[in-house]
Amino acid sequence: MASKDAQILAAAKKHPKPVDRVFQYGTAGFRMKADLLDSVVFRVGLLAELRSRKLKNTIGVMITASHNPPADNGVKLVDPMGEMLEEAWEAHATKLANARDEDVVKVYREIEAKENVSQSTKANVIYGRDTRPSGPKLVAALVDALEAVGSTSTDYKLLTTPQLHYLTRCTNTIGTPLEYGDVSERGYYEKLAKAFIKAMDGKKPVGGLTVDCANGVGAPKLAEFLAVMQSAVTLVNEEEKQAKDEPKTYASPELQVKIINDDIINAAVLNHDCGADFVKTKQRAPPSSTAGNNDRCCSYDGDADRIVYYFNDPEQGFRLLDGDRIATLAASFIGDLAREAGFGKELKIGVVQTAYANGASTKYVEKTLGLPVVCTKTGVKHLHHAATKFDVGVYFEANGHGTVVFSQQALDTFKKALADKESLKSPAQKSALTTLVGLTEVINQTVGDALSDMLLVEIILAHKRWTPKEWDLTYTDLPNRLVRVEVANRGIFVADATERRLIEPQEAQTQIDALVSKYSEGRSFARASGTEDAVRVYAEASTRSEADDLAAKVAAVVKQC
Ligand code: G16
Repeated sequence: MASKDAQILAAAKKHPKPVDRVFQYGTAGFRMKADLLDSVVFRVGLLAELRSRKLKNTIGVMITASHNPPADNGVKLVDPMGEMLEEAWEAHATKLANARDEDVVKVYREIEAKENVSQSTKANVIYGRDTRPSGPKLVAALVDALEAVGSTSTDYKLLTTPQLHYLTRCTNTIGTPLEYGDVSERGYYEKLAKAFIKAMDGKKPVGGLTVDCANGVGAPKLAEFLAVMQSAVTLVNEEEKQAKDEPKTYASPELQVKIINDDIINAAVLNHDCGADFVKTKQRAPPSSTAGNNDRCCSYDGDADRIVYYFNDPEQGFRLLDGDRIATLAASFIGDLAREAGFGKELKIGVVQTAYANGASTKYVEKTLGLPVVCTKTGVKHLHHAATKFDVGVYFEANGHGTVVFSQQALDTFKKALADKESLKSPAQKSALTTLVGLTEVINQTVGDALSDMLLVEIILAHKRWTPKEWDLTYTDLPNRLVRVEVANRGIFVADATERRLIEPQEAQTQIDALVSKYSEGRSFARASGTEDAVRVYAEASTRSEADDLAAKVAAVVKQC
């Protein structure tokens, strides 16, 4: 033990903590200017080893700052089933990150004792990073920590964040009844491609799709996926022949994808004037897009865990189909399939949103789709948790971060029904079940995944033979505006549990209330970001100019604080 302590101490000295810096495990791990992160990543490595020993499972570490500018970076931990780190351990992460260099061993041992971490287990950690130039140096800090504590590890190098979540789950479930897929990047592409082909079931997308990859890691990964898809039809058909008495022959889904913003060499262009966050916040297409009227477009963010769709309507101009729209589309389609497959009543489907969800989308889910809506705090970790309470939990943040989770019972029921030929009453029922099972495989159930969500949307639109215009017509969004306000100290803005109101500064909330009351269907709130040095202001109202005006006025209140 003494020599392990000495090794940790010696390694910690190579990664000194910047003095006077206080770190916080935020909405999505630690995130800040990359040059401040060295000691933080080192200590996250120590915590990953403890967590792995505690759970006797592999833990994932992702080095990314997702939608943030190129100079930032970040680090987050992934729990065994691909979920975000358990909240109780976020406090350990914060404590370890803030320990003085000479106290690192002490805090490490305190966490070990408090969590009753097994001494006899050996840790295993897997990790990946996005395309930021600061990534390799931060990986070196992580490796120093893992070596100091004697953890085994695998470097998956460049990955999208959801791929690391997938690989973590696969590593921990391989050879068990809960096996999630092959433990490789290739396995991820093949799983998605095969499920996509089956769920499309011969349907063709209406027109091509332009994908803006934010000049991030999603670009080469999407290209790799499309290459795998070329050969996946043969794979699917061979598997069918081997496994079935009456094998089905699947056709190529003919997904025509044009990738734009795929420059991962010039670091400065990452998330710059492109990507999901730009499109959602600015409510416009990336200036680099040359898509024509009604052309279906989507944007990923820098680590490909978020996606938003959009198109240009010749009459109305730019139309955004954001996370709320993806959630409503998915919930409605899965609900229809479940009914056609004969599980109408027994399957509990629910939608999880945050305060940023457009009021019209919540109303549509509750009133038109007749499904329950749960609202949580920002951060997919909160939404994911709430979604697991349903048989089918559809969760999306308006910014395009989300997925669908199916309970193990629901998955078993679908598969059993599909295998039981006696119970299949009609070809329509069989087709609905095939699509449903295909969807459960296409959807990355560990976390929001731009590539997997894109395939989900493409399947639904192809089945409905919808262009984005029909999708847009399902309900009318309340005009809304999201503004990012730079402030000297975002720490003074404390929101309540609903994130719809500020507890501090009280005066600011009083002023926001007074402003909101002047607008028809007005709603607005301010909340400190957990990933950027900024406060986010959201406003909606009955007209575009009112929403813009309300957002600007609330932003001014925030600024003045
Ligand atoms: C992360 C989180 C999301 C959250 C977003 C913005 O996304 O995973 O759940 O919505 O940050 O959070 P905040 O408003 O606190 O800055 P990403 O894509 O940046 O990893």
